[in-house]
Amino acid sequence: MRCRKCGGSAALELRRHNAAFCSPHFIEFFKKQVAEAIHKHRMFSRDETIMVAVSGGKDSLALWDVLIDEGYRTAGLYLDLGIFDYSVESRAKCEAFAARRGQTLHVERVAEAVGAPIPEVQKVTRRPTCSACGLSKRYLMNRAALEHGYPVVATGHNLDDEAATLFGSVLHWQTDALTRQSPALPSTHPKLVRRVKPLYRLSELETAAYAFLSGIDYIVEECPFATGATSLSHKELLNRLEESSPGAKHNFLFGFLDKARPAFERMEEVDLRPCSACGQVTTGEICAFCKLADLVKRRGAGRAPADNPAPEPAR
Ligand code: Q46
Ligand code: ZN
Ligand code: ZN
Repeated sequence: MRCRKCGGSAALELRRHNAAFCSPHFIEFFKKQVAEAIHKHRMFSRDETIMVAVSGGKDSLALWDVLIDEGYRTAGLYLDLGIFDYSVESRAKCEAFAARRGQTLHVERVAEAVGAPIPEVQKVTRRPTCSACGLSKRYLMNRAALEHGYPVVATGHNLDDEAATLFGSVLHWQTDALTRQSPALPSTHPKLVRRVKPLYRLSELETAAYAFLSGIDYIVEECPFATGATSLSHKELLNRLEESSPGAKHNFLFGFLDKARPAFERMEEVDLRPCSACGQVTTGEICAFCKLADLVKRRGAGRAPADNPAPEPAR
């Protein structure tokens, strides 16, 4: 296999692009894809400071790495979910990365904000761990960005993540989720910061290769709650499809974004107002995060679940 750019020996073959690259030209290709995502969706400008939500995994650290290399002003945000050794180790990876690259890393402890670490929250509410976790993460990312004055939060979601989410939403025809499926969600309220996914054009394999070739020290283990998550089985299904038909994942996601999403966008009309407890935005009186935190406080771990908060429309 030869590099498409220089003819040297290739380090990686990208079947969906029908191309192969040597290591420096793969890094160049990767950065170009990120630049194109930022440009196409007007994710942020060079005058803005971007808050990069990092988990210690390959995707978010690869994203932070590219943005720093490309000269963007950034700060990291690590959400400590309190998930046993996984959280301890992933936090250490983020702190080491930030120190090595001379960047600020903000750390928020979920246990402090919700009243208990994620595994305890699950016991109290009996709602799926990832659902309480996802809700808390979205809420805290937005709150941290507002508090520190960052206009935009970037997350490390890649093509595989986005295609799997889309697949799940289509499977159940969750039209509200389809409306929100986008590489860039604008701020629709002064208390909502923009949310962007600059890696949506790159596959999981590509971000892993970038992290490896760039010498990024990331946590290889997955969150223990990821095992058995439906998103994983959707990923496996899509991987099988990709195996027999390279580019299928790409076509599925990009076809939706280009052709179908505008139709769902027109359906969206939500009335946002400040939560009467915390002041962040919600569609009701009290936001889903405050309901969750209240439930944790009232019930404490190990007691019977009470009325679970209605899911807040995720964004
Ligand atoms: S961290 Fe949280 Fe994920 Fe772990 S509990 Fe689920 S949502 S799997 S990305
Ligand atoms: Zn080359
Ligand atoms: Zn609230």
